[in-house]
Amino acid sequence: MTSPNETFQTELDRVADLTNRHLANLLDRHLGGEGPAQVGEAMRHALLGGGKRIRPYLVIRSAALFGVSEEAAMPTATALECLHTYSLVHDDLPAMDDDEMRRGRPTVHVAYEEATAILVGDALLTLAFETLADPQTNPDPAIRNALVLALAKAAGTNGMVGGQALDLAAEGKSLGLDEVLRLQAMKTGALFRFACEAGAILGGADETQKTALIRYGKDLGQAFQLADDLLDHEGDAEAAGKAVAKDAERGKATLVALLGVDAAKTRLEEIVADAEEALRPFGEDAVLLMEAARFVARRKA
Ligand code: GRG
Repeated sequence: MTSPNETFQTELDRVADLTNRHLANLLDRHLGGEGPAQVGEAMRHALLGGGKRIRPYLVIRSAALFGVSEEAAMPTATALECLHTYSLVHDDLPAMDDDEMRRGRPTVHVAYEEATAILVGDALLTLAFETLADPQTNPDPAIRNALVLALAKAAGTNGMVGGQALDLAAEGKSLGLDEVLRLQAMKTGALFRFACEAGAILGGADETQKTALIRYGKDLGQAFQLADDLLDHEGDAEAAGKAVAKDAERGKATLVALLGVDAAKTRLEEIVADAEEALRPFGEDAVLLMEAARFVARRKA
């Protein structure tokens, strides 16, 4: 019999394939003009070279709660993946985490050069907002504006960039639990939260529904990060990705280090339970989102 986890993986793979096709089309359209060939090639290397596509999946499934089709939600999902990929390209740079491999391939600054990697990140970040502002993404300018505003907040100084800055500043220092939670909520959680909020925006959700999806998105971000820390701790660093292994090497505070393994596992289960609670008002329609929370918490890579 197929387990719920296998069903979810099949569904994630299907949406990842769809996302990959849309990302390839987006780049074809975008690079079709007179753009610089080297940056274009490096953008393809970064954007089309693997990745779980979990954030696009969350956009698609959150929007589906309100009857929004996958085709209609896909431009927003691809915009978010562009932004996420920019953050990975810049995070891998020598001035940041200095990583040589990403998604099983050489990082952009290794495959090309540092200046190109900086430009690829800049170009993907800009393309994310160009995509959200494009009338083809949604015919309603109020919805496009809300998406642009929400992503800018999630990605900027009070979100992902701010979290990365706190992380860099924390190197060699010992942070407390609240500080680590805040840092992770900004660095990793903000884009998960946006993914679910975007579904609510696209679907014209009321405030209660939007609040519920934001709560779920925040929980998912925390579960994702905690699962990363646990994977790292349990010696599966290679599968978890080199960046995470480096966190431990550099003595950065993780929740596992602060709480201990058992308390971290208990906390992970509590977060998943809260995520499920947040989705309760959506009933059976939210079954796949509930599976996403369990999948994120139990993933092995
Ligand atoms: C450079 C502004 C700036 C921000 C960087 C994303 C990030 C912030 C740092 C990456 C370091 C890291 C490993 C964080 C842990 C969580 C995380 C974002 C992992 C990568 O996301 P996945 O696993 O990656 O969804 P794929 O490749 O599947 O898309």
